[in-house]
Amino acid sequence: MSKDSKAPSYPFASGGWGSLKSVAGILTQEKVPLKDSTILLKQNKPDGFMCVSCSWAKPADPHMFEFCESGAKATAWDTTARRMTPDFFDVHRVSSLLSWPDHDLEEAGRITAPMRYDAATDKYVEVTWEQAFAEISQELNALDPETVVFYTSGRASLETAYMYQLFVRMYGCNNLPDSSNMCHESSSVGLKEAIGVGVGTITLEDFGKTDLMFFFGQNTGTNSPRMLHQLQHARERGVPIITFNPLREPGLVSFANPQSPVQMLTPAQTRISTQYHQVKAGGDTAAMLGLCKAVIEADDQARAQGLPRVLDVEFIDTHTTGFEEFAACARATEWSEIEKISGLGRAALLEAADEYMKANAVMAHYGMGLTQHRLGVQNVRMLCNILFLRGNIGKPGAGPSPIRGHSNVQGQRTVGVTEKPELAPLDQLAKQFSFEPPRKKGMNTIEAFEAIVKGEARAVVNLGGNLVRSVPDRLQTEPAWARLRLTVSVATKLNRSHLVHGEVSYVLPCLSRIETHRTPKGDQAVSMEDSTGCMHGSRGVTEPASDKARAEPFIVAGIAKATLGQRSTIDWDAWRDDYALVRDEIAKTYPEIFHDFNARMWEPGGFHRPLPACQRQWKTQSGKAEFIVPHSLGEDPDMPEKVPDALRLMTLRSDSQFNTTIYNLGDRFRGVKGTRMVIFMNKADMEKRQLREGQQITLQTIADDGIDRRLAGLEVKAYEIPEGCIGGYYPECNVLLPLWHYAKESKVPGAKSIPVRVVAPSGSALR
Ligand SMILES: Nc1nc2c(c(=O)[nH]1)N[C@H]1C(S)=C(S)[C@@H](COP(=O)(O)OP(=O)(O)OC[C@H]3O[C@@H](n4cnc5c(=O)[nH]c(N)nc54)[C@H](O)[C@@H]3O)O[C@H]1N2
Ligand SMILES: Nc1nc2c(c(=O)[nH]1)N[C@H]1C(S)=C(S)[C@@H](COP(=O)(O)OP(=O)(O)OC[C@H]3O[C@@H](n4cnc5c(=O)[nH]c(N)nc54)[C@H](O)[C@@H]3O)O[C@H]1N2
Ligand SMILES: [Mo]
Repeated sequence: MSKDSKAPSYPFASGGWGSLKSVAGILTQEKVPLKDSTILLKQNKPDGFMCVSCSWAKPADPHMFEFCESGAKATAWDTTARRMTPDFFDVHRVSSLLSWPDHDLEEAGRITAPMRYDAATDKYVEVTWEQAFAEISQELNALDPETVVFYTSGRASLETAYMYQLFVRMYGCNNLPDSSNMCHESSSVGLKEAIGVGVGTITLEDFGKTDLMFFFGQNTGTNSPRMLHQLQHARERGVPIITFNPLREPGLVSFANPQSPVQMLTPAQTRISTQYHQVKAGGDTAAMLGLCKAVIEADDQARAQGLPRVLDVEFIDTHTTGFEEFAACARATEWSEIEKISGLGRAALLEAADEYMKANAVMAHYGMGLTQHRLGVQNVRMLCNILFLRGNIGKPGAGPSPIRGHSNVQGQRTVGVTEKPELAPLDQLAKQFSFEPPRKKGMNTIEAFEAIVKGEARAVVNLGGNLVRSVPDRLQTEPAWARLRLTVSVATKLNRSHLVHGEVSYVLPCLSRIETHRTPKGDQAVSMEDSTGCMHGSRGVTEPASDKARAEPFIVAGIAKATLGQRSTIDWDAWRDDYALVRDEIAKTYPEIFHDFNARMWEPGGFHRPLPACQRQWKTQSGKAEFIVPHSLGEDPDMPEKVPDALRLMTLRSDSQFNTTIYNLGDRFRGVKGTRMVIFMNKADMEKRQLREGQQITLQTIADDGIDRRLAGLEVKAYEIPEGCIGGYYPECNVLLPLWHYAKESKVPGAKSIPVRVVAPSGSALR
């Protein structure tokens, strides 16, 4: 089952005609005016706007259509003709909306006016911006800053994010969790320890120079589809791609380029993965150790026979620490152990290792399949171990490549949105803005929800996001959210986190970056950092969704000015109207990265931030790149070995969602129609439990904390997935994910490995 030579089970390549049809469908569904559909031509262009979907790199020489199916859907979702005006609540009371699915709430359209919850009528009612800022500031000033959480979802621009973190620190805390806490924080921690920078080291140029690519747990076809162009070009040069993924994802199997007339008119498709290994969920550390063992033992043999070395000895000696301990561990680990935990045969791993040993420059791409595990940080470090063995970092065509999520999630961290005080330039901020920033560590997302559940956190301000849906343990976290004193949500569309609200609750409508940000100082541009560390300018191209919606800098400046009053020396109004002033301050705070920011932001392809690891300078504790010895191969301390019917549940994204935003039900690539309540299961696991295709089941979390977590109404779908592993959709399955089931070092929830069993609705386990 591991090495793939069979035809894909999905009959169509990812991309292709299905992709074009799907784009046309969403433009119609959202009633995007015809003239506005040409805005797709401005997407990801040096003079246009940066897509609001994924964070994949934007090339200097873009295609005529530099967008993909997912990006087009995201654009259509924001530029929709539908509007949710305050009179929506005359028809629908807030409590009645609690039964609405996520899709329907957002489908109500763009929010048009600032609103406050009115308990007497159970409605959100329109307020003026002045009223909103005045009351929010009063509430904030009545609270202890350490009990207030300021969340950021990863879409806000560099300018907004910088203003926001500064406001929060002036207000008095470092409670700045963001979406990466549930996402690539395992990379931020793991890469920092291993190579001294918490981000990937590759850029688009490396794709032309690489000899081999690994793919661990990232679903390119739906989550970063524009990257398929780079993969396709590399494949055309004969570059092998070796994929490790429990599911056979069509986008990683083959690709028909919807923008290539030849591929669209002939059945030609590019085969993407040359080897496809269906590793068990959570089996990656074992699989990677197997690869390393093969390479190290091949080197042992070469040395014994006086043949050229397989390892990059010079790199290891000059640049790394910990190699001998790691090599000893790899040699000592039995293949049988590796095979059992990874679910892959030794022959398959040797085949992957053989390709690796032939290649001079190797990139390793990865996503949530590695990071969202109890051992997520170790997974990231193991990936570095593989690269170190043959010096695959700090040279062209090589390096680790975490594929980031939200379009500016990496950038927000770069400009100071972090709960870890040591990662923010506090001394510089103190000097630059004459205040004393708090030094105490703030709360990350998990810690914030632990505090919310305990009643210790009293308010949450949300710059985007839908936390009630995106965080684990809905049975605990959602009722706790409703007990908050204050919830403030800066948002484009209505979502469940606005309906399950605090005692005082505001929904503040913001503009998307696709829209023109018009101020008394003229139209303003914003900027963001892509997954490869390149910074880009972005100009809005459509009219604002409503004349009462405001750009995010306006909203952040409004709250900051009202809350801080005399405590801040900043001219928030000036920043609100002229974002170039904010960029000047960013450049002062981070001169190495952002010098001449206003001029450089329009460089085609973006400007790259300097990364010491690219020059083989290691800002780690030891001053070297650090190997680690994995402390456990058995992936998950929460996975009960002794429960015979235990299954590992991975929560996944469909091709028609952006996180908690559900564009449509169904999943074209995985052959699911009209529903999201599906569980993908191996046929053998179905037979063991006497389950039929399409049968409805209930899943229950296996945990001994006294909480009964269940999800009913899930339909079984037979799928090519390793035995013992099942897949379901996020966010529907979040009710099953315990809050404490996270990676120890990064606190990223273990969303790709939830221990569950199938139970009959009555509660007795099905046999
Ligand atoms: N269209 C669209 N684009 C998006 C998003 C979206 O929702 N929609 N979300 C954005 C965000 S915030 C993020 S973080 C990224 C997420 O993008 P991805 O990193 O691709 O995340 P997931 O879709 O959760 O899927 C992860 C993949 O990992 C595999 N996997 C699961 N468990 C394991 C495992 O144990 N080992 C291995 N090797 N593989 C495993 C799954 O089969 C799946 O193919 O995408 C971003 N882009
Ligand atoms: N079980 C499970 N849980 C997961 C995951 C998983 O794979 N499995 N993935 C995790 C990951 S990787 C992530 S990143 C999180 C995401 O979690 P969140 O950040 O909480 O969620 P999003 O769905 O990205 O946020 C959607 C909302 O953002 C608002 N919005 C959209 N555009 C804008 C904008 O331009 N500005 C503002 N201010 N608001 C806007 C809209 O109102 C929309 O309803 O979820 C995590 N949770
Ligand atoms: Mo993410």
